[in-house]
Parts: sequence; structure tokens; C-alpha cells
Amino acid sequence: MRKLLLLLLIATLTFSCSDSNSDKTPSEFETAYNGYYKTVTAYNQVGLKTVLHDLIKGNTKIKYTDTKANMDVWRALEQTDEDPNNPDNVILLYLGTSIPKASKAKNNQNDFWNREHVWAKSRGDFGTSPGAGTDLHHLRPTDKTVNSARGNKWFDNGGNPHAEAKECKTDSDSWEPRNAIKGDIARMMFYMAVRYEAEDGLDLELTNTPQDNKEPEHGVLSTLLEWNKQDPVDAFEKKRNETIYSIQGNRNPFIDFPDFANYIFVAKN
Ligand SMILES: [Ca+2]
Ligand SMILES: [Ca+2]
Repeated sequence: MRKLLLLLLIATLTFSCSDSNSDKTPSEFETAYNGYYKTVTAYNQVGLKTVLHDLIKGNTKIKYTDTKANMDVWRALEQTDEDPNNPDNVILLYLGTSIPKASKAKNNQNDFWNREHVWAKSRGDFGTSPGAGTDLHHLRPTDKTVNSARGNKWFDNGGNPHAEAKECKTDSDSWEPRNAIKGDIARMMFYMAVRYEAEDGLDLELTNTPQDNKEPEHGVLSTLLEWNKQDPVDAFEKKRNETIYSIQGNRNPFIDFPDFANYIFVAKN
């Protein structure tokens, strides 16, 4: 009898030991967003950029313009950038103002809205074909003339207030967006650098020294890292990420975990 009790005790101890092992607290990456990030083990893991790239690649690619009723960038932006206070309108990125969804600059009307490539499409020369050219994570409604003024300038602090988008500043080669979207801009740019890698035939990368050419490089990296800290993720940005997830099936990891940027980009020049 005593032997039996001893065996039972050992069995119980062994069981509870192994049980507590498998019962360890799950990491924040395992539990967040229904396990979307479960392959991430730690912020400082080796190859974090590749792990994130593998998670976000393979998204649905929509058309820039679809003449039938299918989802395209126009229709998607009406959802992703809808004015929370007026379902008939979208919010303009650089102005911050609200404009009717119907006021599209399809015939080049000044002060109607069009589709801004936040990662300027000339920087990598990817155009508007499905892929980087139609990736909703960096496409935003903008006032037509403000979009032209931004052109393919890189993002950095400095310059004079823009005549129309008065909260933005610009000089000959850079564009400083209004404070409320500085972080949003940074997190869109981080997404593009990780989403598009060599295997896509287009490897977009961020640099501290962007040049005036068609290389797939954009910047200024050190400024974008600052903006990511200055302007934290807000409700509009979070909702936008969810809406895009429902349309193209991938998330912006830098909206979900803004700190990822500091582990992927900070050491680079
Ligand atoms: Ca913001
Ligand atoms: Ca890249």
C-alpha cells in the first residue's frame, strides 16, 4: 500500500511538472490579433524583418482602377479613409479635411481628391500595376494639387509652410507632413520596406541619404524613426489597418507593434 501511494505521488508530481511547462504564459505575439504574429518570438530575435515579411507577403492584390464593380483602389479608399463623422466623405491625408467621396479628381479637377502613393511610385519605378502600386497600406486620398506639390519628395523636417496645406512644410527636396500624421507616414514607409523584398523583384529600402533618382530607396530613415515615437498610433490608423486586413488580407505590423521599427531599422545607415 505504501509503495502504491509513493508511486501515485511520483506520478502526480511528474504530471504537474510537465503540466506547468506547457502552461507557460503565452507571449504578447502569440495572443495578439488572433495569433497573426505567432511566428514572432521576441523583438530582438534574429531575422525579425524576414519573419515579418513572410507574414505580410502573399496579400490580395487589387487593381488601381476597375471599370466594372470590382474592388479597386478608389473603392477601397472610400472605406479605409472614411470620415468617422460623415460616411459620405473621406479624410484628406495632408490637409486633414473632409471631402465628399464623390469628388474624385478623375478628370484632373484641382482640389478634388486623388490617390497618393506615400512611398512615391517613382522611387522604385513601380507605377500603378497591382502590387506596390496598388498596396492600400500606403495609398491615401489627397487633394490633387497638394499631391502634385509633394511629388516624389522624401520625408524630412524643414522648409516653409505649403501655401495650401499650411500645416505641412516643404523645400526643394523634402516634405514634412502635419504633426498629426507624422507617425502614420513613418509606419506606412516601414511597412513598404519590409513588404517588398528581393523575392518580389522590387526591394524597397529606407535610407538616411535618399538620392534624386529612380532607385527603390526612400527616406529619411532617422527622421521617420523619430516621427514613429512623436506621433503614436491612433484610432483612425488602427481602424484603417483592420479595414485593409479585411480587403487585402495582410496587416501593417508597425501599427500593431510600433516598436518593431526600432529593432529592424535603427542600426542601419
Ligand atoms: Ca497620427
Ligand atoms: Ca525591402
